[in-house]
Amino acid sequence: MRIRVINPNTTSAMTTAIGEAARRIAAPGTEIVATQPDGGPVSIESHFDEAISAVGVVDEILHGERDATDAYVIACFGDPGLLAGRELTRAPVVGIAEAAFHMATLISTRFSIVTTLGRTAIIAEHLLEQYGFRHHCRRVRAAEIPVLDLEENGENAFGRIVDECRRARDEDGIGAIVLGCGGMAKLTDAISEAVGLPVVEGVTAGVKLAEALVGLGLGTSKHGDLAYPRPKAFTGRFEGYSGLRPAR
Ligand code: 2AL
Repeated sequence: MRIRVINPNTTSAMTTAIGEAARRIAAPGTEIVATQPDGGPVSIESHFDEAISAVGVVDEILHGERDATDAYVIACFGDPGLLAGRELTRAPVVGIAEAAFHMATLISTRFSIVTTLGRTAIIAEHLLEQYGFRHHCRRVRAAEIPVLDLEENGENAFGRIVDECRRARDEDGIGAIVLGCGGMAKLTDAISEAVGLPVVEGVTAGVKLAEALVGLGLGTSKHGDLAYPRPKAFTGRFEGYSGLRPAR
């Protein structure tokens, strides 16, 4: 099967790292296509960044629809463009935040999230509410590292994440930790070892959930709100979406 793992930001080094983490966990016979939008923010750490990146995500799903894609993973912890993306395909589309929340509840009754910057905690909190996981999550914590530090200042970032994970372990009364950024995928095993708790990371969780859905023959429902969007005119810079129809 072919899984398109979309890094919604435009930092190629992060796309490569996400692709490698996805390939390491994927089953034999799963092909991982790691992509990023043509344009948009180099990192996603605000509501504005997220809004712009969502357009790039839907474009990547439209590309994937012409490339026999069996499933999609949106590899940013805000799950930008998730429901819009689902409207464009019959394939499963899995966000890394929702994937990590689901997996964490299967191995613990309570978890905490350790994300990058404090200002993005609200994005995770909104998703917990929206997806119905609020009472499973004890606390959303931030290591206060900018997303690109995961690429450019890796050792310092790793230390800060581990410190915050240890505080979560000791103070939050939890059984597991969810890592709150796609750029942390490559650090999962090392963090888990340093902290001594199960650490759930969304890129890897998302790939395994996508494989499971494809294996079960389950795809995005086209009955109701996730049906293909009604074809219509788009104006200005979005003119290219006019008359959009399913590719398959
Ligand atoms: C993210 C993420 O996963 N990728 C990115 O650019 N920003 N989210 C986050 N909370 O750091």
